[in-house]
Amino acid sequence: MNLSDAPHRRYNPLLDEWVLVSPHRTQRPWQGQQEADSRVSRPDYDPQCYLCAGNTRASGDANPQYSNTFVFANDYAALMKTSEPIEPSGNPLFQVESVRGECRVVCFSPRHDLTLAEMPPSDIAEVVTLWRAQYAELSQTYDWVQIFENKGSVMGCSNPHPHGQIWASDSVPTLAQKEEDAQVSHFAKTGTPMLQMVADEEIRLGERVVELTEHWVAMVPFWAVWPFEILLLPRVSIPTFNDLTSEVEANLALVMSRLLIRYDNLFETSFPYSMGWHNASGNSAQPEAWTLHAHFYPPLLRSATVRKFMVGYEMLAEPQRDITPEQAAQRLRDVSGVHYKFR
Ligand code: H2U
Ligand code: ZN
Repeated sequence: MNLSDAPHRRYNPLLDEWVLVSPHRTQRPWQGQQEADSRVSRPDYDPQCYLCAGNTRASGDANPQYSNTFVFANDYAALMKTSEPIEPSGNPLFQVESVRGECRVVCFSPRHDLTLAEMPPSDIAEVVTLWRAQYAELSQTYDWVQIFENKGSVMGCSNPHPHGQIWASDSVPTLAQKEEDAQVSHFAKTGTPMLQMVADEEIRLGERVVELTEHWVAMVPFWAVWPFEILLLPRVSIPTFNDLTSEVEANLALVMSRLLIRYDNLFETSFPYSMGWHNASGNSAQPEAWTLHAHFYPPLLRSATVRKFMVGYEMLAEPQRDITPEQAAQRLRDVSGVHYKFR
């Protein structure tokens, strides 16, 4: 099978969607938008920053002098803890339902100038522990807990201070429901979690694997849409964050550190992305069909300033990518494992 030259389509079994792969297409000239280069240095404390320790946020609340991580309720939350009952419209074409939830902001470090990629694994471990504790707490009340990070202005991140967000809701969002349907139906047919099979096969093949540690595997999935997209899987399937053993949890900080260093080294820039965690929802029909996993969706394609746009064909037909997932994985494996800033 030679998939590196000719246009072809690949199937994403997790979302039941197809992606168009056009390997030859990066040769086309680019006279379009250039992103701002993020190779700017920042102070370790910014008196204007809403997230730095001790500072006052836009809401008027003051941040404590935190020394590792810090969580607060989002001052501009997209979801509310209480919801007004909403009367059904009575028209199946114009359905509406109420939603309840909470939004929180997670500061990864008091250091304004750092990113996860530049933090030692021991500090990333603090973030993992916090994600886990937040998940444990919020999953008692809400069916879906979406932990995520928007990194870089290209991804709409509002502040360079290292931080992520958590949105928890009583309803299961669209993409989560698609993953639920796909994994539950795969499990019914095979008796094995879909992503356990994917992890086993990718480790066996090796060509799309970017990082392999004792308990985790990071790969450019066969069906990746974003140029350097990553799927991060535990080597032994577990349904949710609540099922992590301390050993697997500790190893997660290491694999994340290694992956994020490769990302930054690819274009020698602070690599932008949106990342987030998916696991079995509180109302999953079969939680053991699920595998806890993280998606990393980075937009950069050619350089630190030229991104992939998901527009025309992608908005109207289906996602399209320009380099093959195998080429992307090779390029991520080829860069140094030592962060360019610390060489
Ligand atoms: P980004 O991940 O997109 O940068 O979002 C940061 C969040 O921080 C955003 O949702 C919140 C915004 O509402 N925020 C506060 O809650 N208080 C502030 O003082 C500034 C930003
Ligand atoms: Zn700051």
